[in-house]
Amino acid sequence: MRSPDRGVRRLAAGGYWRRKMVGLRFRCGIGGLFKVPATQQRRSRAYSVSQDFAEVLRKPKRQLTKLVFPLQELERQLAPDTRPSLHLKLFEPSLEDIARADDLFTATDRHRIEYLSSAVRLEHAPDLLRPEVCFIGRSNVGKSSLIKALFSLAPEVEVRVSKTPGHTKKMNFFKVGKYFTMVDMPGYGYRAPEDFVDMVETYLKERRNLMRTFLLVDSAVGIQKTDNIAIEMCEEFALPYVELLLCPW
Ligand SMILES: Nc1nc2c(ncn2[C@@H]2O[C@H](COP(=O)(O)OP(=O)(O)OP(=O)(O)O)[C@@H](O)[C@H]2O)c(=O)[nH]1
Ligand SMILES: [Mg+2]
Repeated sequence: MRSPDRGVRRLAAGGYWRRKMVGLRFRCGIGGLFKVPATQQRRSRAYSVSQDFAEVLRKPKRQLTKLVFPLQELERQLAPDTRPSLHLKLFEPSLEDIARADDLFTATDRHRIEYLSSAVRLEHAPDLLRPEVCFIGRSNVGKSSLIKALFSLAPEVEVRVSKTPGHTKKMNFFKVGKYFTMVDMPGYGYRAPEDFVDMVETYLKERRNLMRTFLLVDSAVGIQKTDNIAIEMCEEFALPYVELLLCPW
């Protein structure tokens, strides 16, 4: 379910981001750490527990909980938000889910994790049928760093990160086996690429196999005007999206 016509008209009027940057209202808050749309997909791939995760599983229960579910302590500080339309809930994967994810991000000869290509326009994006997820957020919020961390079990995959905002200039496509593609996006806001709207907004609106958009927010500064524009756009394009609050280490 995607893209009401209103979105097209907004694009014609100069693009969602460009237009909204000028006079924007604060619209949306966050009452939990994640917004998770109702359905969570499960995979059927057989998995094994990596050595690192097996070591974590051997820790005493309290230590294990602190390591694996660091948000549990934080949950007490969160104001409950009961608005059903927001689908707010703390994301707490089971140990089995984590083991499965660990396995999914471990590259093998038969399960290749690799950089595919980069594109500055949707029409240059690889023509793929498998599901895709993308990462958006303000420049320098840590999109590329998060993807790099997810690929830590596939160290041969090069994901470029930088201290300088505006580093990622293109949409970078990474294949995770035959399962899905991850797309690292240029950031919005400070030092965003000039063609950001034509590139990213068009991708978000029209990419048919885009199944989930992860919108990264820096918890140290909270939701900024540009984040609100992005949130509003995800809502308007009816994108299934998840807001991720990044906590500084
Ligand atoms: N303090 C802290 N810094 C981090 C963390 N993760 C990444 N960084 C740093 O934050 C910066 C983020 O860089 P990127 O990951 O390239 O940011 P980006 O969102 O991809 O930026 P653009 O490509 O410019 O849109 C880098 O300097 C990282 O070293 C973290 O968890 N804590
Ligand atoms: Mg980047």
